[in-house]
Amino acid sequence: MANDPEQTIFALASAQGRAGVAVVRVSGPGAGRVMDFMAGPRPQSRRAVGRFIRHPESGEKLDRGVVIWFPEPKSFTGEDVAELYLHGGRAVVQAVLGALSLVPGLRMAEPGEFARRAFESGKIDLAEVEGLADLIDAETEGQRRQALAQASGALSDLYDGWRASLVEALGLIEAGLDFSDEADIGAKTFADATAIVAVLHQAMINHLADGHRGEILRDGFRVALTGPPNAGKSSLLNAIARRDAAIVSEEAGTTRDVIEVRLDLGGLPVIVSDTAGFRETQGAIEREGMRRSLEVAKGADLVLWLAEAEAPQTAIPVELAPLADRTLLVLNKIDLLSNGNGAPALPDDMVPLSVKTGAGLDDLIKRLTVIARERIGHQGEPVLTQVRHRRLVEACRDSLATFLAGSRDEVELRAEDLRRAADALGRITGRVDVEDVLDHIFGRFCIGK
Ligand SMILES: Nc1nc2c(ncn2[C@@H]2O[C@H](COP(=O)(O)OP(=O)(O)O)[C@@H](O)[C@H]2O)c(=O)[nH]1
Ligand SMILES: [Mg+2]
Repeated sequence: MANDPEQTIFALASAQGRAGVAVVRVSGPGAGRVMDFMAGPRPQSRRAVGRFIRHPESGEKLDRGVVIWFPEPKSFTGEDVAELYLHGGRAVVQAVLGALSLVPGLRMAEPGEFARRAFESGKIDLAEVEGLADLIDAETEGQRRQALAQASGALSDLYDGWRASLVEALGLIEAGLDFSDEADIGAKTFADATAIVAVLHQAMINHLADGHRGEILRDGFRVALTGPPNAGKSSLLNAIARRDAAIVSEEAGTTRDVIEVRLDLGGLPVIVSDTAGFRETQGAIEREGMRRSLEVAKGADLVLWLAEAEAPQTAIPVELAPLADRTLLVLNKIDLLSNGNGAPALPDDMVPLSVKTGAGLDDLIKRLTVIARERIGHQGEPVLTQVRHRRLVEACRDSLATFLAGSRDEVELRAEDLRRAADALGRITGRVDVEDVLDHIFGRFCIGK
């Protein structure tokens, strides 16, 4: 990604297309010129003022809007920033973007380039940038809360606090090195450092043992619908999604591809996947469908096994047995039971349901919500939200374990353990060199952020 701070970048920061208001953002040394040429005279800092937006060469009025001038360093990017609030018509936006490209030294921004400049100028750290990207992607309340906390520095504070303790411990060890001929002082400082490291090591173990709450909240709680063919899995998916997302048919073996529906259950993102039915089969295509079903079930946070009321004892396939602790048994088509005389008693460990009449559907959805909330809801302290952070916290924990298990006679090696641990934490927030991950992280943004 080109990132020359001498260049001034601009982009539409609001969504594409017709809207009430459109926001155009300009950042870099040329932003002041834009203010002067197109919306002058330059207004007071950080005050919204109404102005005609003019063509920089012809002076023609392009729109009448509101502008704000943010001189550096008090701006999102830390650079000079001009923001133009326009009428959100396509022609207005096109005219203004076209005019901006005529101002010398200006060019269109690349995806994430504003955020990258904010990072480069130390306005926000890397974990906050990732929180910001998640906030823009957030689809449910739970995701919004988590992302906002991260974007506001909750995770960064935790990791920076740990890192500060590590640096303190490292300082003690290094001080001990200086006094290496005075054994008493060396032993005392080493013991002090060890005490700090032991506490941190435990804190990291606890932090990592979070059941992946934050990551599941960020990516969605996955539910797999499984069961024999014709049990009503596709019908259930449609009923849950209240739209026709999966093909429902009376012919067994119709669902061969995996179909997903994203839901918002009480603020939590839940992804329900329909699967092909599990049964003895000859057909190659269907066997492939079942192989995929099994993959989906294995990757799910919750497996729903749907049986039919007329055959409640349909055996759960052995392949699903290892998932028993996260399998919820549902008995569908209970409407068929009330018709016959002497209807058999329901197995009491199964959730009764009739997709056809809707009986039990609300209960089932409530259960799903409760289970999802138990796994990912109620977040007090900041939690890990992505694999990148998890790997680095693990690396840090491992270095601390090496320190704690290592010999005190090799003080230099122990100091190196702590340096490596601090380095891993520093990579989460971008305090130490992270050039290798930057393009990946900033490339996630849309243009204009
Ligand atoms: N009587 C009754 N029929 C149902 C119910 N749910 C689904 N069906 C029917 O069962 C058949 C198979 O449904 P489908 O959703 O395709 O099953 P799948 O193979 O498990 O995906 C269809 O004819 C549905 O209309 C129910 O609660 N009661
Ligand atoms: Mg189906």
